[in-house]
Amino acid sequence: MATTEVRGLGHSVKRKEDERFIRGKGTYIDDIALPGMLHMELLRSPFAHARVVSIDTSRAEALPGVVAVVTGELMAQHNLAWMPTLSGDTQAVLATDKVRFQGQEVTAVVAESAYVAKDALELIEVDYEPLPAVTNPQQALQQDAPVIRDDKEDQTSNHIYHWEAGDKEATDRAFDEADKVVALDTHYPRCHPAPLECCGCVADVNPATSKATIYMTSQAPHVHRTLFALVTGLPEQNIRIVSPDIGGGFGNKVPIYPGYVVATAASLLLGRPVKWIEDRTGNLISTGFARDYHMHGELAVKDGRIVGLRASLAADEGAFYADAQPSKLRIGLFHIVTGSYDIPTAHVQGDGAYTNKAPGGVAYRCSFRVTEASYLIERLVDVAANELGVDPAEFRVQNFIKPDQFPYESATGFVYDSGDYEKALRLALEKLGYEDLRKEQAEAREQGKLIGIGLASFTEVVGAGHGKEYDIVGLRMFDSAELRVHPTGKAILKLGVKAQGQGHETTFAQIVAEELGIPYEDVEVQEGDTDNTPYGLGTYASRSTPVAGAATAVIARKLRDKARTIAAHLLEAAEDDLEWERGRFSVKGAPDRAKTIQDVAFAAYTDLPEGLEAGLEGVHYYDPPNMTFPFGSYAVVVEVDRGTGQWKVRRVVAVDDCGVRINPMIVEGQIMGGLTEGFGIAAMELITFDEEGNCIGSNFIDYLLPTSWETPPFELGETVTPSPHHPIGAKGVGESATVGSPAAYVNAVVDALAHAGVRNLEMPVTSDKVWQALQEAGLAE
Ligand code: MCN
Ligand code: CUN
Repeated sequence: MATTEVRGLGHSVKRKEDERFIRGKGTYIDDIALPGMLHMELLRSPFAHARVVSIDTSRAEALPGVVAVVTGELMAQHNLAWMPTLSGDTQAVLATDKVRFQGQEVTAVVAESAYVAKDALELIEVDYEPLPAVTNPQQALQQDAPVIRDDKEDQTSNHIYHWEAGDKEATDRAFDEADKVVALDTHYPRCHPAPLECCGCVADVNPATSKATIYMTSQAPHVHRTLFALVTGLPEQNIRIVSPDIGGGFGNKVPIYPGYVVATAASLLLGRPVKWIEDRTGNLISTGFARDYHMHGELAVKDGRIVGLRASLAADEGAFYADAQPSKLRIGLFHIVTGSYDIPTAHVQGDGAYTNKAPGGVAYRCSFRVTEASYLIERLVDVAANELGVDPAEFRVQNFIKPDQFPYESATGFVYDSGDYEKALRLALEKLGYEDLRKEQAEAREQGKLIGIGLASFTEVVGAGHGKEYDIVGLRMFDSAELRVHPTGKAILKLGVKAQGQGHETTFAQIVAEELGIPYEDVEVQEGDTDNTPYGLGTYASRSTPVAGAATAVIARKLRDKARTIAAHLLEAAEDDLEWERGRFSVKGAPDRAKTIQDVAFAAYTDLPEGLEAGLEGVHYYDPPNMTFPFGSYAVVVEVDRGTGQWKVRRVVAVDDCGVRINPMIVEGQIMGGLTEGFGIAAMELITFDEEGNCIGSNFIDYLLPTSWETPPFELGETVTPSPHHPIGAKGVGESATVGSPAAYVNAVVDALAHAGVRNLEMPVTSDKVWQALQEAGLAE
């Protein structure tokens, strides 16, 4: 039967895109070479905070092969020294007055080769007058702190915003009536997505046509085009952003960076294409950092039930507030901090501060700060269970939102679409052999060995919009799909999102296969070229499947409706008399009288019923009615060495529920990648700064990423609770494991030491911190 070859939902077909990737035939930014192309390199500030007294570029300009040196002053002449950020702040493109973080872009050299450009950077003489640096929000908000953003007229301190959610009075009352209150202070450290490919662009402004074609590492090409139009004043139809193959993004490629803007300006001024490829250090110190949240959380417990939650946070936003958040939600979606638990009252507040550190992005598999929220609640729940002397698994089950409570409205106003948290946790515990492990842990303790078991039952909120509430710089967060079925029954699907490794070319073809019965191989998926795809907000916040995936299903269904009209004409039957079986219309009661979708596609161009518009194609813009709420339960088992503080992961069990899975293999790949990143964040990844604001973590010797050697094996499980409002019942999954797993790893290490009173360890949980805790708890060997 034709239906088995269609490979719609639920088939683990191999990724189409991998054919070119594993043969080395991908086209990444650095593969693009245009005739007459020049190369650009950026000079970055060595100081975290300093006044720029003067810049002498004469020696650099004299170097043979140098075509131009671009300063902030030159950019200012074209009104391009500053640009807007995705959160409505301004950011320096090239420094004019001050430098505000180490690594900030100061001057650019454009030359015949990248080597000459790099050599010329050393010939530029910048006279800096160093200023005191501010490296955390506590310092930044002190009365006498130096004002970092003195470029902004109304800015008299380093405070950016204050934001609150929930009901303070009701929460205070719940705390007054509680029989136990627990608290946790913790810092989610600054870390970095560090994709394989750094950022870059090739800007090609054609002096004859004024058409600007910008090939760039962009997770959101349409948004970037609109912002380019607004910043440069070029007409939007003359700007074409092409985002080719992308070597990983993880959020790093959402913001607009100065390099893109300077390269485009240089191409405009010089009339030649200009390529800028960021090096690793540039990437690590200046682009899209993540987290850096100082959090305080409290739970009020009464009779074993959590009755209230308080959270406050101080966000280190860096020197420019660039953290892409929906404009109405200044701390992102952090207020989902009540997590998987039925907590009747909550109050959340947060403050953002400028510091002399690189600005943020919507970076590192995070869905607008859900990562920090998930970490805080999953750590807090463990602290509470410990203080109460109850099992952390049972404490979770007692407090979970129950299946019959969905749709569930949280105390901070989210309406969760669907969930069955206990089922996922029970499955994880069963796979783990939880009871036996607890016994083994107790016995091991007797023998002086430390084993820890850590759990995390996260709930995420992904898939922005709906557009009424969610936007980026005012652009409402919908997404789009355009589907064209050709006469021979083969199709092209064009999307407003843009993959960076998530396998869209395969999974979105599978959605069309499911809905129209066209084999997935016959559906080509195109993304990333603004001239050739419908407008969309891009790929981040695990929104592609919830939004563009829904748009794809809806447009395929619309075409199926038209196909039915054509089939009825071909079969000389009434539409209502036709039966649809994937890929085929047949007459009820006469299954042999049938037309395949391919027959119908041909007829759409050759043999139409009277008065029907020709063709089988259309576009749909989908504005989701709600976000999707994927969830899961992760369990980690560790062994801690009492002599060194080293900890080893023995097992990781991960049960995920992302609703209906389109391609189970791709979903598992997403989860394994996320579990690896979660492990890296929990165990080793850290970008830190010394008192002068020097960035420590500017290379892969200082900034550690887990390799296959350190990465533990993963055991995966699944439950399926469809999203009731998504056309195919799918929820997003791209970030789940990075969001959910850090707390499980940390809970495991803390659990190994908890019997001696240890309640917290800060990420990254390095052996020296564990060793210190062992010493203090009297557990060291
Ligand atoms: N999928 C599925 N069934 C579901 C849900 C998803 O088969 N129920 C499939 C999707 O169709 C898609 C993939 O899984 O092929 C991820 O889908 P989704 O959850 O919709 O997430 P996005 O496609 O929007 O990807 C964004 C997400 C984010 S925000 C980051 S950050 C991240 C991540 O994806 N960056 C990645 N995963 C990454 N994976 C790779 N290889 N590289 C990155 O840069
Ligand atoms: Cu927050 S990283 Mo992903 O949303 O591109």
